[in-house]
Amino acid sequence: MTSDSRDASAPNDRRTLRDTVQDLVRQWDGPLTRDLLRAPGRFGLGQVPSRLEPTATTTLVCGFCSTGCGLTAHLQQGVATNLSPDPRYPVNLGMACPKGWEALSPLDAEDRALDPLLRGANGALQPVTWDVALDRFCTEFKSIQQRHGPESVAFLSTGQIATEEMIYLGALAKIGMGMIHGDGNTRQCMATAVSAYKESFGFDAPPYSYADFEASDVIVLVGSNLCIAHPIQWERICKNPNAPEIIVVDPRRTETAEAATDHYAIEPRSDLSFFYGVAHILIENGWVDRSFVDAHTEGFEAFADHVRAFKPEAVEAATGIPANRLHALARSIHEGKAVSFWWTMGVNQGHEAVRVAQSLIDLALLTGNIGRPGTGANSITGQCNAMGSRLFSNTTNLFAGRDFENPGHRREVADILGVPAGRIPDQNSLAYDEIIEGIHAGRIRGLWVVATNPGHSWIEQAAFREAIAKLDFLVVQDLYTTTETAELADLVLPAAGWGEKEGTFINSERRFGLLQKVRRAPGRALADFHIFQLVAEAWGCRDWFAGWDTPEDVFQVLKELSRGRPCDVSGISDYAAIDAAGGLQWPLPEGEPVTRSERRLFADGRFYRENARALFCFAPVSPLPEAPNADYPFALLTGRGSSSQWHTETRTAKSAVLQKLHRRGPYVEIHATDAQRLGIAPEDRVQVETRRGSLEAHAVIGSGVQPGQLFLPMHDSNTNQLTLACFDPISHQPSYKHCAARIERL
Ligand SMILES: Nc1nc2c(c(=O)[nH]1)N[C@H]1C(S)=C(S)[C@@H](COP(=O)(O)OP(=O)(O)OC[C@H]3O[C@@H](n4cnc5c(=O)[nH]c(N)nc54)[C@H](O)[C@@H]3O)O[C@H]1N2
Ligand SMILES: Nc1nc2c(c(=O)[nH]1)N[C@H]1C(S)=C(S)[C@@H](COP(=O)(O)OP(=O)(O)OC[C@H]3O[C@@H](n4cnc5c(=O)[nH]c(N)nc54)[C@H](O)[C@@H]3O)O[C@H]1N2
Ligand code: SF4
Ligand SMILES: [Mo]
Repeated sequence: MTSDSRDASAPNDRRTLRDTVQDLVRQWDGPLTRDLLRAPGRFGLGQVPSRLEPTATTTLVCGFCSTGCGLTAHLQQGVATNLSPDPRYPVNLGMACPKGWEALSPLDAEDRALDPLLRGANGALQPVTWDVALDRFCTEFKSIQQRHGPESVAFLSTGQIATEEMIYLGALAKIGMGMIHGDGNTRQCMATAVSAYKESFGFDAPPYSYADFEASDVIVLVGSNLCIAHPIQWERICKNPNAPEIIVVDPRRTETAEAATDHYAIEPRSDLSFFYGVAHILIENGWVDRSFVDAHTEGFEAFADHVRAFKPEAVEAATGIPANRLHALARSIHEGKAVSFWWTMGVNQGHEAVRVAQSLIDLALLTGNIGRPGTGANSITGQCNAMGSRLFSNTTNLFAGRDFENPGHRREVADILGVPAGRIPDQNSLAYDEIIEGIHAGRIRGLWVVATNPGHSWIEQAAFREAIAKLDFLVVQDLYTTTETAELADLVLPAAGWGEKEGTFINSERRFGLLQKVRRAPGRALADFHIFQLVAEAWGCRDWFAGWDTPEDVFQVLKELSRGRPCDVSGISDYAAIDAAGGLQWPLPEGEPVTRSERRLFADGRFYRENARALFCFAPVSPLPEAPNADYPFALLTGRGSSSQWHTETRTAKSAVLQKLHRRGPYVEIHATDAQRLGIAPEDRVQVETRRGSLEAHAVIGSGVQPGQLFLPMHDSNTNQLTLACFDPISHQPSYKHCAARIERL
């Protein structure tokens, strides 16, 4: 144990145990080639490792949310039979939410993809060997590229595979296969925070550590339902000894708002006016940390000019929050000794999302609430490896936050990877929405979808499906054959899941945590890492990635890619070091001691911009893309429904336990006064309709929504039939959280 937050006297037996586990799985998991793949008896749960003691434990990080809890896997003969939270892991300190406890169940589901599936002449998906699948994959994509150019094949990846897998895919697709366009579901989720941080701080760098939850005396949660979306981060707030003020800004009275000390139920999408109004009061009252602003920021005077127009009375009209309450919030922020601002999808998924995120950054800067314990302008990430995807997927930026358009950056990466710089695209990828548009327009004709289910989760499904139908070839790489997207595929590649492979995830507080293989993938399913190796070999470009035999080999490449960058982790020697420390946060440059287990950025007030100053960023407030009117009088909000449901539910629906922990069947939340006016009683069947489509659901009355609002959980596959394909103009993140709707009793 090297980290200070863990028990130094605990027996240090985990390394040996881990070795044994990994030895066992390596026996059948060395560098995979197509020849080896053809050898009989390599796959299947039939072969159970037998050299391990009958019972043992090992720790791996959870594969659902970005909190990144450490879970203890209880092993029998080397195979995990149960999970429990690891009391020594510094993130969760012995706690886990239901998804963590139940993370093994989805691996046993009946609809696991056991073999590659190819759409046959009869239109049905049929099992084929890996050989056939790989040949077909290459033939189809190469032929599309020959006919329409290398950019006519694109990929959509994810924040839910290991960082090393992201690096492999990003290099394989863009260096090996000549693709230019590849984005991920991180666009649906984190693109706004990325854009906001890059412009304000000069690098995509969430500055906080979870310890800040415990050190604040004022915690401002904006568009974040932490209680259900990040339950263990919420638990960290509950451990705060300062009896902090917890302020929630969310149109709905969520579980989190219920538990807060104060709730500002602003009009949907009025955040920008609201926070400019708060800034106005702070500046008007001289509640500005002048010495911080002068020493470490740029653009304050222009910002102060800009917010002068946001007088409390005007803000009241825009947000529905009385002027005196706005004053109270400004006073709390002023009087707080350590104020932290946290945001999630209520901010990121909007039509002016980047500016809203930056309005929170601006507040932290002008009050000097950054770089000290308990402070920060803190974007909470969503998926288990959203942060890995932001930095290392080689999609929207070149490895480690570099720029495809910068020749120096391309050369650095080429040198590290040992490939000619000319093989690295010199242009940026299209964003997700532009890839879909490109498919519509016939410019993109082949698509490889890895670990995401856009046939459910992408905005405005009718338009999305129209595009997908135009593809010449769709490959979907997933655990399951029954996802909405796998059902549309021409070729399904069966993937091993969390717990069935190795690698690292990077959590919300920039902490690398370790994945371990504690189960065998069923059938012929393979780790994404191995699928990428095989594709590289079949494509004929595996030589570019010589030495990338195991995830840990690629972790060593990751270290070099990060060296000298803000996310430098060249000081992490190997997986064993991550394991021993209970995860390690970036940055950790070579030579820095690995003993500090909780660290935040900007303690020295130096940001990543050229002049080392953070920039105040702001813009005029823009109108709602689809304001409610007489025909569609409601604002339709969407988001997470419960702590036991994960996104499109391909995994969580497979656990009988998790299914018992939430309301079953589609439902819509409506306020009691609206329900009464429309003659809707609790549990009545209703139809919710927007200009794009309609769905049927049961009415849930008197919940958190305000009059004039409806809420649909995103877990119902019909929800995105209704949403409006509208995007933040800077980040291209979909604005899932608002459109106009109507509702009637059936
Ligand atoms: N159980 C569970 N946990 C999850 C996930 C899951 O699917 N299930 N998904 C993970 C992922 S990938 C993510 S990104 C996170 C998401 O975590 P959150 O962002 O916390 O979850 P959401 O419910 O999508 O949205 C948060 C809140 O935004 C509010 N909101 C809507 N419109 C506005 C607005 O105009 N202004 C403001 N201020 N708020 C608004 C909604 O009412 C909602 O309560 O959760 C992660 N954790
Ligand atoms: N209306 C509305 N829509 C939303 C949102 C919202 O708030 N409202 N939120 C958006 C957000 S923030 C997000 S992050 C997206 C999430 O959207 P998706 O990414 O589409 O949702 P998931 O259900 O997590 O899909 C992950 C897929 O990967 C598969 N998978 C899991 N692990 C692995 C693996 O190791 N390898 C492979 N190959 N496959 C794997 C799963 O079976 C599943 O099919 O949804 C977005 N959509
Ligand atoms: S809070 Fe997130 S990381 Fe922790 S157990 Fe739950 S889903 Fe897993
Ligand atoms: Mo997300």
